[in-house]
Amino acid sequence: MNKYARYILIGAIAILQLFAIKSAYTQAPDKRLNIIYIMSDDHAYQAISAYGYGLNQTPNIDKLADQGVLFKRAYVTNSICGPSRAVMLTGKFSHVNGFTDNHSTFDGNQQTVAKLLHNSGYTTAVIGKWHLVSDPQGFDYWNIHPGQGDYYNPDFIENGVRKRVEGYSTNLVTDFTIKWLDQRDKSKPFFLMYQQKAPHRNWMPEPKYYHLFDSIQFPIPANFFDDYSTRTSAAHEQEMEIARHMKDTYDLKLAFDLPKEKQQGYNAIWQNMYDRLTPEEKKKWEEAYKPSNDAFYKANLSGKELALWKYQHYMKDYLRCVQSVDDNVGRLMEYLKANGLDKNTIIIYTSDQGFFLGEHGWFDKRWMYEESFRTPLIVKWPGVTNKKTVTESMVQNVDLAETILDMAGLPIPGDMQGKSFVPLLKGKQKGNVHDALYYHFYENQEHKVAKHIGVRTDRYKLIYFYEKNEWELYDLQKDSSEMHNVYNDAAYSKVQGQLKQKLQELKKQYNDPVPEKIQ
Ligand code: SGN
Ligand code: CA
Repeated sequence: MNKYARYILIGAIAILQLFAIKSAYTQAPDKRLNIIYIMSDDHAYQAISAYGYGLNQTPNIDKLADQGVLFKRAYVTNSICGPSRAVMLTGKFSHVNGFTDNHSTFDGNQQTVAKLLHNSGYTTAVIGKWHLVSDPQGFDYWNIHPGQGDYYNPDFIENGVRKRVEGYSTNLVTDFTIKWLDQRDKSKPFFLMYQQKAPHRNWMPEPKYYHLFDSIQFPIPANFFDDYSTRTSAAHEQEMEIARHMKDTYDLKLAFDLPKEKQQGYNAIWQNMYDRLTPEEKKKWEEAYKPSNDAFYKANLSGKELALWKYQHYMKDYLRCVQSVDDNVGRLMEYLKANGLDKNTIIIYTSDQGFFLGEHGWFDKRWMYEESFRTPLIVKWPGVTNKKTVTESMVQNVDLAETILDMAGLPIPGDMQGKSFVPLLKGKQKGNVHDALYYHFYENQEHKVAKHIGVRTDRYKLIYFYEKNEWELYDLQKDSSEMHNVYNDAAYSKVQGQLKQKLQELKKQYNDPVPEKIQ
């Protein structure tokens, strides 16, 4: 072979090798783990048996905790639906992502964890409740309830097309999810947001659970008859008491089809919802609820007895809805197992905030008090969190975006405001992820909860109702159910000063402009 022929041959081999490397590179499967983010709506940690409250059994969610980290002190930054979802997606507080209350519209053009994962090669989907008003961005597939969604025969908007679907919301969300998982681009890892409407108000259970808990009397929280005597005016003004603010038809289902002249206010909302049921479904519903309604009318209860009857009724319907959520977590996990996805899929289970199950006499959320400020959080990460671990470390939903990016091996944008808690999941960090948490609630409308900011440390909580210039301070070590406001107690004056300073610091650190001044 002459010199030139040899050069040509060497050149050709080099080019072929380059091609071989390139094609091996482009065809190398993306082995990053899949991520399923499960968020139920208003799911109180008290209603997950792994949390140990003894109210109900959630075996499928508990199984996640058996192989994961269960957070006893996971919190939100703003305890209400849309805002909480926006915080999770952006890794930024409400005043930065712009979605401060449920009347906001999410600016979908901003950076989100879904977009960052998508841009890095993940295939992405969101299915179920969305509640951010603008269309989802950063998802290859979306199929969401409009607004709050309905339990029975609900509407869905699938990639922009709205239609009514027959069935029960909690099951349908799973049906759509499994269908998407089957049809997804399997050459990529996936990021799926599986978001249940349940167990949001008005707690309409699935027919198979109409009689679950029929013979059960749930324990009454010790502070069910709270008179708010040590609290500021805020606690006295709220409209979320089980005894006084639940609606007979809408919440307590004490009537079925209503005559036209009665279809006003909440009765009209109830009738609209009830009309989504088919005549056969209505018949089953009435057969199930009529005997206990008849007994209720016959008993003619009043005062405390009536309040307790409402509490039991509320708990039953709420927990029946939770049961379907748990069943469907089970269905989804079975699908993963059957398709070899259980070993390479991270599962996060959480809610958009906590919920009162009778504590302080309440339903709903909004407050910086523990039951609504805290949210369930369980993370199962195959190969990393292999055995059940329970942590008391304080984390917040503003940490989720960064944690998810970190788990996917992606860089964390400098403008996100949380902290990745991957070191904690890996067992490399003990103690709190945050020494102090910042909170800001804005929506002083339905349920009349005054706007407030606050700080929580390991032991204390300071709350400032800034439009009223009123303060509350709790020593959580001595008063875990927040019954004694010690703001004016001289013994706490030093603590009060330290917490006020911490509140100022956090407000500045997170650039929160409201309130302009702390008195
Ligand atoms: C609805 C409910 C409220 C609930 C909000 C916020 N009323 O407005 O009870 O606090 O949603 O919930 S209802 O009459 O429509 O049921 S959230 O989960 O969307 O934040
Ligand atoms: Ca919610």
